[in-house]
Amino acid sequence: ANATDTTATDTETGATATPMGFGRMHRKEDARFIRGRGNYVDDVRLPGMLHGAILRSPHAHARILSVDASAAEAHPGVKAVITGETLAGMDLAWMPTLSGDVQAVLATDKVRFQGQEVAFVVAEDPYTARDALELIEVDYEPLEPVIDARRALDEGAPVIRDDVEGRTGNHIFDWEAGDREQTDAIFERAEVTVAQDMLYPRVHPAPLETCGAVADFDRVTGKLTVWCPTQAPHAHRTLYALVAGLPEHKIRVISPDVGGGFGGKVGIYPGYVCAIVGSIATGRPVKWMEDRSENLMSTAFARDYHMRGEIAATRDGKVLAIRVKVLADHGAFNGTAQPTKFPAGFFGVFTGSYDIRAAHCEVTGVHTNKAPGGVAYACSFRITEAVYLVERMMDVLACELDADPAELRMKNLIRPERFPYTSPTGWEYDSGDYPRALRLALDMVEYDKLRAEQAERRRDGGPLLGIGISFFTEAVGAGPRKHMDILGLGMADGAELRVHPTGKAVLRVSCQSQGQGHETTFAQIVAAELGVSPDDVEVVHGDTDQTPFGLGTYGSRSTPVSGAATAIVARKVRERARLVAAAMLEASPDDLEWSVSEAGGRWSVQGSAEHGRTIQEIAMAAHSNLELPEGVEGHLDAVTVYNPPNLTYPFGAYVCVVDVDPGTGQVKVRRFVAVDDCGVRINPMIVEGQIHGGLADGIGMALMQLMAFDEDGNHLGASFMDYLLPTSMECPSWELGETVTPSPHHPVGAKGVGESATVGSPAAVVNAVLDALRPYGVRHADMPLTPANVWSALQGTPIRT
Ligand code: MCN
Ligand code: CUM
Repeated sequence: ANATDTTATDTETGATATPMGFGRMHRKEDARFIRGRGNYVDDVRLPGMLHGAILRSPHAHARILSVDASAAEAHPGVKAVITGETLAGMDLAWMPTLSGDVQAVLATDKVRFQGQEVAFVVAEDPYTARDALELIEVDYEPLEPVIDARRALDEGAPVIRDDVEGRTGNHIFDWEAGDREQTDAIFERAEVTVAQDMLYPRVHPAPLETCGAVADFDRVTGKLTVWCPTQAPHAHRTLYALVAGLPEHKIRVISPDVGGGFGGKVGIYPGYVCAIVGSIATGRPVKWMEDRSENLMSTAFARDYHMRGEIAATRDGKVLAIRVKVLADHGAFNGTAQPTKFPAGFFGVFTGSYDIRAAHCEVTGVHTNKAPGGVAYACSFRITEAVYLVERMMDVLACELDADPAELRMKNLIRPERFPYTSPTGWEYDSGDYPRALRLALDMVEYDKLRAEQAERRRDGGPLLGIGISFFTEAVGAGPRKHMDILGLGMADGAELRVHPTGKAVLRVSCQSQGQGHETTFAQIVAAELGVSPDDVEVVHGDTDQTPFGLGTYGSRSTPVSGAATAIVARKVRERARLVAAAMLEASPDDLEWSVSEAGGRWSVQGSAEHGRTIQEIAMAAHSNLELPEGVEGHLDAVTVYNPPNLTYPFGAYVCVVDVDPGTGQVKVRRFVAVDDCGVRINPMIVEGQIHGGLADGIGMALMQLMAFDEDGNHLGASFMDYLLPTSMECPSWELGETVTPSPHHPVGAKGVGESATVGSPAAVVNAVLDALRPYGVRHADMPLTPANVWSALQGTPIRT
């Protein structure tokens, strides 16, 4: 393919000439990324800009006896040193978290995790700022830490959050879903029950770009501008206004190009607040950028769910009920990002893709001396944990019944005629054809052949072959405003569309891409509705001064919510265009029909397509001296706010094939087949890219990743030497399949997909490894299945039969 000609057919990627709407096309934003012309926070350089650095706690739990910053203040080039005490004087030492808890911006009383923010130095350059950190003297009195969540509620456990009045322990919340009595009753009578404890370990989204901010407070105009890689610029602005008392219209949050978010850039971090305070204090712009270790140690982690799953079933493999108990480690501050009514995120969909009579789950959240977070890393608000649990449990049941895991799933999948399907915990799945997706995946991987090869290997010896299946359903696109909000802000999204006189358009949306390609796909949505080229639609996002209010990009909500808003605002423009066209054609609007041909979109008199006007002609007329009918405003601009009626429920069937070396425990992923159904695909190439990324995440979590701590709370994975990211070396050549079951309530039938593969793939990999280990009597082992873990699992059990 000719790399300089993006409109030519590219046989390698399958991208074709720019479509007039949906279809494969190269990402518009790639031109600047590939040429090094992206503009990230660290690229922002303002005249007179100062630099900040954060002093962090070396202890996981310690009382602060004193902080002496005088030597740092006296250091040449230092402009200000901000401590917890400074902030306390401004009532800013604590800030609200997205879960309604508070978090220390800079510690005043105690430090509660290793890496916690203690002081902030502002200096002429970043090196001076870092040097000066070493001159700050903090006197700590170390306290016993709580590291293991299972010990957090023990009698006599140190109380981490003694800042909260009346707090006597580390308990945060209890939450339950489903019907306990009904579930217990089924368990009592069931022919077969299985139970399994499992940990979904603490992992980290680890985006290539770390967090950072440039804050610029203009003392003359009173305007504060903050550049930071946030996934939710409008929510940040409103929170700054509410917390700091700054007038909201005087705050501008700009999220420029973002080098990956994966959920880790939803919240507000202490560094952002410190940069703002630093700018207000010095009257100059302040930049703060964290390094890799700071990112890994202090920003939003993911998972850390200790789960016990139980299934009740008939002897012939019909699943009747499922019961779950979870202990959730939320770290030192409850900072998870999730809708207010869902303290355990959307874990409530733990019945997965199966038609189950009854279900019940209990989740208990606790504090430990670790960094806050919990909802990040493409989790769809904890659906990662829910899918992992139910998909591991299905394999445990298959093991118990000596049943084939594919057949067991097929027997229990929700049938297509059951949609819309209400789950036992009250979620309404919008649409699906699950058996078709699973059948396609099994056909693609040639399942029977693999099982035959496995039987042969087990007979003849050699590397162990494992085949793992995972079937997932997600709930994405939060959410209906009456059920879902973040800190009281409803989860609806605005969109504005302007069509200029020559027919070129500008779309303004509230969501914010971190690499998902919105500048392309959202232009494609407008293009499909108006019959124009996506190249003629500019997408503006990530700047609160330029875009309408909305809650941002996470939980794969951009396409389900902002994408729907985009289709609807384009339809509004199209309807306005109908009225203008009617005036141009001297016809009644009711007599006009809309059509899109290769030449573009046009309104024409019914039955005579040649007697029509193109959208570009109509746009010019709408701005001209054409006399418009009474009540029809000129121009072709429109605005809308979209409040989704329901979530969208994408799903998929994944099969992973692994070879395991019994001598070393080394796992090699031989093949990975992923059949995804995210409804109508706007840009199949971008969808496939999203899936590729998520599958790599799954291999990372299943085989390599873990945020480990020693018993003193020292972080053992604060660099990429210890915290491992999957590379092409660990990934097979992905084999993708698709089915299309449109969402019945989304204007273009699309469902979200950005997190699907991260959610669905870890269970497939783990199931595959454990399937390989089955002859050794190993029923379960926790992630990450590193060679050492696999090897010890092999040693702890009977010799191969
Ligand atoms: N898309 C499509 N057709 C569909 C569904 C989606 O063409 N039926 C396109 C969308 O238009 C968009 C992309 O696929 O360009 C992802 O869309 P969507 O599923 O709506 O997800 P979001 O855009 O809301 O992205 C958020 C999601 C989340 S929550 C995480 S976490 C994650 C993910 O996206 N973080 C990412 N994928 C990521 N990809 C990159 N490169 N970087 C991240 O930080
Ligand atoms: Cu849970 S990670 Mo994404 O929702 O930004």
